[in-house]
Amino acid sequence: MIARIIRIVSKEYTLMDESGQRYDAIVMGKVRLQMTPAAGDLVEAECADGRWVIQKVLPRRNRLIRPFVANVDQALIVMSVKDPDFSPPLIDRLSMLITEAGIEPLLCVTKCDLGISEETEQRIREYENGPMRVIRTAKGSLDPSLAHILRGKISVLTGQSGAGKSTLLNQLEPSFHLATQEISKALGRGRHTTRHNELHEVAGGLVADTPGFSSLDFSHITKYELGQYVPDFVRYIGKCRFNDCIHQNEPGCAVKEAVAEGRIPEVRYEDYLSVLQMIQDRKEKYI
Ligand SMILES: Nc1nc2c(ncn2[C@@H]2O[C@H](COP(=O)(O)OP(=O)(O)OP(=O)(O)O)[C@@H](O)[C@H]2O)c(=O)[nH]1
Ligand SMILES: [Mg+2]
Ligand SMILES: [Zn+2]
Repeated sequence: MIARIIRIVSKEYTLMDESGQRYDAIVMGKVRLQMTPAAGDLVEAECADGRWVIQKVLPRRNRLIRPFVANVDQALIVMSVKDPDFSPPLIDRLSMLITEAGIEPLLCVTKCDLGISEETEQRIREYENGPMRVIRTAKGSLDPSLAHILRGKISVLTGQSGAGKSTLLNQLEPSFHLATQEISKALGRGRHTTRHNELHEVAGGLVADTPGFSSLDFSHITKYELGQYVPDFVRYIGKCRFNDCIHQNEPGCAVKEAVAEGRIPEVRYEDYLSVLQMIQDRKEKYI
């Protein structure tokens, strides 16, 4: 049969077929040597001696490393208006990495019940006016469009520890009891409530809840390609005077023109420049 891996706990795999039926399975050693199976992978499995054995991992459409999930349709960047602080640089870095992985980023602004400062409100509006879809949620009032967005898709929730990722899933699926924790503890160093990766059945879709993270890795991205992974830049890519424009100091740069004319928010461009700088510093070190 063909089924999807929805859970991996050490060497035990849980598969789900198209009708939603679940099976416990193990994987052949030779399969694991070729490619480490991820949650979200479609696999071929056979029943031998009353046990399901994964024989083959089917080709992937894409794959995220953190969390390790394959065939992802969209990634929701979960960001609270405060506790922890709203962070455009983090949203921008995450959206670049998600776009680079061939996955659509969405922004989910949580804890709107805590009150939104004028500055944060302006930043949120800039995202709402940009190409990323934005959803606002608050304790006790869940935007119904969220369930619609998740239906029939594989989604990943990502964002700082304490942003409210597990809380969102619990609200969407009241039968769920994912562990959440007091924000004071969530913000303590190295403490995360969510520990393992698994695809949960939520609102008619499959969703991976992810633990908060401490670092983001841009080491596989070159300065020439970074711009094409910024959602706000995408419509201007290829319109600069120079083919190898990195939208920094070049004349005739369509991105810089759009920033000057207010079509791309200044902060978005500054976040791009700071990641670009990071990549350039790395290049100087290693070449
Ligand atoms: N006021 C308010 N509090 C919220 C909201 N959403 C979540 N919280 C609280 O924020 C705290 C952290 O929520 P979690 O859902 O555990 O956060 P998480 O993103 O899953 O955190 P990690 O699993 O550590 O990455 C909990 O105390 C929640 O009750 C909200 O919309 N409004
Ligand atoms: Mg969590
Ligand atoms: Zn340019």
